[in-house]
Amino acid sequence: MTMNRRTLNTALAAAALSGMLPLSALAQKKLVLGFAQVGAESEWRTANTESIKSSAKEAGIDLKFSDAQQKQENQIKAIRSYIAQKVDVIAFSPVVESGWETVLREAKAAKIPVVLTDRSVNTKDDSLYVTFMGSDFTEEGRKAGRWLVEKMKDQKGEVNIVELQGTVGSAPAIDRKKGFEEIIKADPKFKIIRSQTGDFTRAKGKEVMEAFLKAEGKKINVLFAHNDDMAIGAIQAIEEAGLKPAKDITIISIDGVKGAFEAMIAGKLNVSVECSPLLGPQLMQAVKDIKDGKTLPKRIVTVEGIFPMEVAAKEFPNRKY
Ligand code: GZL
Repeated sequence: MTMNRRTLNTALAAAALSGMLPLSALAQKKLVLGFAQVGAESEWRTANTESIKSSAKEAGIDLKFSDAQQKQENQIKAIRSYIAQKVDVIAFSPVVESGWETVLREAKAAKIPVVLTDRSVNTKDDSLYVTFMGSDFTEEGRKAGRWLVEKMKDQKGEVNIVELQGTVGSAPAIDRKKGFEEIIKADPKFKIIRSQTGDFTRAKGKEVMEAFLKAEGKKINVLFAHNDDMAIGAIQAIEEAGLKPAKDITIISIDGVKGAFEAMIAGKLNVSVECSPLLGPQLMQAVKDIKDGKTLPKRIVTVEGIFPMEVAAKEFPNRKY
């Protein structure tokens, strides 16, 4: 039976105060958190990493951090190294939804609790993780769809949409697409005429948008990008094609990072659905609660809004990422 941190500290204090142990034993052993990050593919990810590192420091938690460069095998390697180091808690943002059960079973066998942050995993056995904290990506897709339906409510003809998907197999890409299509399917004028992954990066977003423009040209009425970075890359492609972003082509994206606000203030992006990367404080609290033997909810959902270009300038000073 593993003693939880609170019981252990009480026992240590009693032993120290009775003279059985030096008073220095009262100093609490620092909690060790092993975090396996996806990579550094977007402004969102950079802000997420910053939130985790600064929150660990503030919480006095010893953070072991790895960047997987968006490769699942690197994340699995990092998790295995944290198991070998016998960290107190493991946390990670799974780059894709599938392929995690084996390594999560190894963590469970080693009695190391796991917290999923940002993205979730496909598993029937939810005992393999303590909690999943992060956004509701399907709702983010619905918000994007509802904004478009409202914007185009008086549009009579077809509305041709091109879609820049996030990383293939990732929870945000799968769920944002699902939520967006759930809303627009109510009106047959909305047609997704091209859809391809831009892997959440600016470079790939620009490259794929160039291909869309070459293939469909002026037929394109709307771009739906699963994140701001791909939208920002696509804006460059749209301008290089001699078109006006946010005017000739309506642009909807997700995250709400600084680059998106700058694009909206410049009149080049119509709306960004918020997806907060600031999960650090919640994660550190979860780590402490787990070690104190507290029970956590299986799902902790981030509360988020939506920012059309009309409010961007006013809201920008309040942004924290
Ligand atoms: C969403 C997060 C996604 C962001 C992208 O929570 O997983 O990954 O939307 C990031 O910007 O690359």
